[in-house]
Amino acid sequence: MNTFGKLLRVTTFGESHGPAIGCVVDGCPPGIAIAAEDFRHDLERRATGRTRHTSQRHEADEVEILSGVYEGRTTGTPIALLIRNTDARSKDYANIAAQFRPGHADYTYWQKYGHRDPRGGGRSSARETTMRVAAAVIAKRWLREKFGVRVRGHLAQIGEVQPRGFDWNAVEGNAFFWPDATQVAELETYMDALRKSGDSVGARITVVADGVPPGWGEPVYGKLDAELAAALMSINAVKGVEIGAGFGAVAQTGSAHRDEITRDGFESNHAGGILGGISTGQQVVASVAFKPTSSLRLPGRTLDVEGNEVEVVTTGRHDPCVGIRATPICEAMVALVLMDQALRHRAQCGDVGDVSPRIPAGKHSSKR
Ligand code: EPS
Repeated sequence: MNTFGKLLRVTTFGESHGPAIGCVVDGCPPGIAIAAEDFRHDLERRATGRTRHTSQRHEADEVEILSGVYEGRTTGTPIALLIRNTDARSKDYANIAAQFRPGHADYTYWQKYGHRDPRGGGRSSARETTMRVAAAVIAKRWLREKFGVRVRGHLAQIGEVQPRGFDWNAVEGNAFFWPDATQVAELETYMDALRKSGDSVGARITVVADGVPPGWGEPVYGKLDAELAAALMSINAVKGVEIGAGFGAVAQTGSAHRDEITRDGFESNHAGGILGGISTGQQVVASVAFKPTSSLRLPGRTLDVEGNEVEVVTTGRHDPCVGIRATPICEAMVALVLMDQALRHRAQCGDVGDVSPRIPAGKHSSKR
């Protein structure tokens, strides 16, 4: 399955060390202004090799628009985007081509297909996420222009380290998408030590969508939260997704969890902006857990394809914390799901119009 979405359908293709990666975005409304340079900002935010804390592969990530855009605006026909791979170093994978990195998709791809492209992890590589981010540039723009919806994210934890303070203005000012500028030096020291040790660490990312109107989401099998969870879970290395209070709801009482309503709006946002699978008009809040990356230069025990017990050591250019550059990827998946749901809501319920009373968004989620 390399396609997702119902009315807005995104298909990605390509391998990390193949000639190119790309996507086809089908079902996009006509008239959206888009040019190749519009992709640059978000692709740079996600790219490898931009700081010492990520993989040192240097890709230009130049987007070529092959179809679906004429005179700078979408035509309503399939939008095909292509990025050529220019800095793959396949010899890094020669030693592990016939081994299974513990904790990696090497083994499951082998079991499923019986034949795999081991160079850079092939299709299982985080390289694939580039095209999700590219596709979502269009979705973010449409959501912003049409509804004033803004989707943004930040790193909410690396290993045991959590933000002490919170300021959206700090997030884009450091390499970690970290919301407390006073901790950046501490994180740099932490990541430098981790990189030197050869180990990796997990991370949590929070994505918040502001301005989502009430009504998006299709119960019961197309619930907004269900589709967000599936989309976020489809990102490489993701092991958990929470909406609003998420697993914290287990320990809450109903009186604490419910988001009470006054004329000023909702008094809290434990629901993460979704009730019954439909947006409430509050911030939509999703939190995503990334596992520590499995490509380690620390020796580990495994089997080779012949079934022999061997020691595996991964060399090459890897991320000690893939979560560091995953904020734009999480934003992308949220934006693509929201745009698809918005189109579906318009198709089925476009005639319903505004329903009274419209409750103000009120208080934000305490969980950021
Ligand atoms: C990745 C391993 C590295 C990363 C890659 C993801 O690939 P390589 O060994 O070819 O340098 O650089 O990330 C990207 C190339 C990217 O654009 O995100 C992996 O194992 O997932």
